[in-house]
Amino acid sequence: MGRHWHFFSVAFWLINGTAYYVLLFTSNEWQRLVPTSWSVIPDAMRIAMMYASFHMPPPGNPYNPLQELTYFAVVFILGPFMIATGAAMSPAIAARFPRYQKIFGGRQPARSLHFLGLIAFILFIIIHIIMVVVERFPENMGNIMLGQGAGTSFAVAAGLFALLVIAVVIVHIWATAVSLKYPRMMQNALDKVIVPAKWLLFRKATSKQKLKRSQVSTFFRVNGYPPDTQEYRSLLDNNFATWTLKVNGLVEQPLELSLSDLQNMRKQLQVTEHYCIQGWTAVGEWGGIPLSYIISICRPLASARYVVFHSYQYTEGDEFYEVLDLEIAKHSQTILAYEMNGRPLDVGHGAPLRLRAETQLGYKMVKWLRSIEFVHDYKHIGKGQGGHREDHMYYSPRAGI
Ligand SMILES: Nc1nc2c(c(=O)[nH]1)N[C@H]1C(S)=C(S)[C@@H](COP(=O)(O)O)O[C@H]1N2
Ligand SMILES: [Mo]
Repeated sequence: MGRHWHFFSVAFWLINGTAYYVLLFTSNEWQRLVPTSWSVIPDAMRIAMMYASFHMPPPGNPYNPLQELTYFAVVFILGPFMIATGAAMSPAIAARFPRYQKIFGGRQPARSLHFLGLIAFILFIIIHIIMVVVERFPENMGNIMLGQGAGTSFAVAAGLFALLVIAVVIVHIWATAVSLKYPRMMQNALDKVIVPAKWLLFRKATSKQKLKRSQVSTFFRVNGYPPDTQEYRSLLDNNFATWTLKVNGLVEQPLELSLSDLQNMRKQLQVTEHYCIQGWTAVGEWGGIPLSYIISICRPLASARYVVFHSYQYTEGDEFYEVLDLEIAKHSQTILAYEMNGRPLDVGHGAPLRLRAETQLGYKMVKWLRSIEFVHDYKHIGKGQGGHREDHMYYSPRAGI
């Protein structure tokens, strides 16, 4: 829910910022914010000293130098800095432009910098409001709400301001209450903005990772507990000799493939970075069969639109499954992996076979695979949201990176 609200509000923040920049530079207003002489720095320091000794500086024209420098920094440095560090956390951008993240020292440092930027914004807001109040409050309020020289109707300005603050508080309380009570409804509503926005920004940025074997991580975290069913245990005891992968649903040719059948097909190796939605990443080398090859031999019917990956594992009482769009399933780096870092997949990472869909976040890559089903719709599967994580944790059915 937090991710949804974040991406939703960021869309408006960006639109707002863009409109502000455009208006600033298509009028002469930028001259108020952009210092045109270096003397602004010593002047600003003088003003800072006055504040520090509890003296009020004379009114600026329209801003005093310290004020001008601060506004300049917020509008032209802090804003772009938040965009830059936010983008550095995006797996989509990292997959497409691997060197970009390195500017910030990696994804986690970018996350810390982004957070420090948030603190800077909060400090700015607090100090700004304090200064508005302690320095010529009625006049400032009039200037902020009604524009410079709009007269001195302080009551109107203060009333409008109070209304806005109350509106913000009400929206906040309402949004929190509705998100907690009806998370699914809220998720779908916010997706109406987020999904098109993501499509606009990222449709061209299809990831195709090609890392080097030397970049493979020494430690690769495990997510989720292996199946604890008798069924899986007996397969494991047999070293998966009796395990098969079923391929069925809307296909011309249903398949049932043993591990050795799969191992005898064309093997593909890929070294990629795994992105878990929870924030951790790790690089691994994966070996397996391109799903596009399986698709070419089972031949989905024209009505098949999605591929469902079923597993042997149950979490929170329900089978772990995930759904991919047929398009994503056909991507050249979507493979069924039976090898990790040159060795057979271990139990933790999904033995005997797991999905690797490298254009997606980690939760899509079902481990301990049981079967692959081609369907027209997924509304009738699980709770109908497109996967176990979608059903239980409100993740999005599409998790492109
Ligand atoms: N069956 C099953 N597959 C799963 C999961 C799970 O809990 N059960 N966790 C997913 C998540 S959230 C991630 S990040 C990856 C982690 O893969 P790893 O354990 O090999 O690192 O597996 C995915 N596949
Ligand atoms: Mo994950």
